[in-house]
Amino acid sequence: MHKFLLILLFIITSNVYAEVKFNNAVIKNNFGKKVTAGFIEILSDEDLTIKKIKSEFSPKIEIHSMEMENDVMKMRRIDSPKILKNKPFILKKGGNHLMIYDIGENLDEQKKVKLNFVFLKNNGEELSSDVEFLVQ
Ligand SMILES: [Cu+2]
Repeated sequence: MHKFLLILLFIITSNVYAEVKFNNAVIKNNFGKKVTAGFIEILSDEDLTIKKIKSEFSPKIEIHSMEMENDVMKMRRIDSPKILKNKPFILKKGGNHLMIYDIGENLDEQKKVKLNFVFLKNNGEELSSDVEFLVQ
């Protein structure tokens, strides 16, 4: 009986809460420049789409892919990036990355900055997470 209740409770709660983990969140120091890049690893226990990334210091944050084309590195904006269940979504140096535009302040003076991620679940629900990034 107890075991049954626990399983039931687990099913109920796991349907309500998506668990999303954020690791190695770093934003490159902009040294007063308008544009910089950011990196992060996101792991979710359900499929998510990144709907929007917001912050107080930038009006425009995109996710870019980086690919070699005729020996030239090309960056492209990824529309509606997908995070697959239990598969790490990795933005890293030399690969896919966050592109942060029109930075309105000098990040040098801050050790940490906050970005807000808005995710869309498969059932249409939105999920909002604040993530602290190290400036370095
Ligand atoms: Cu880029």
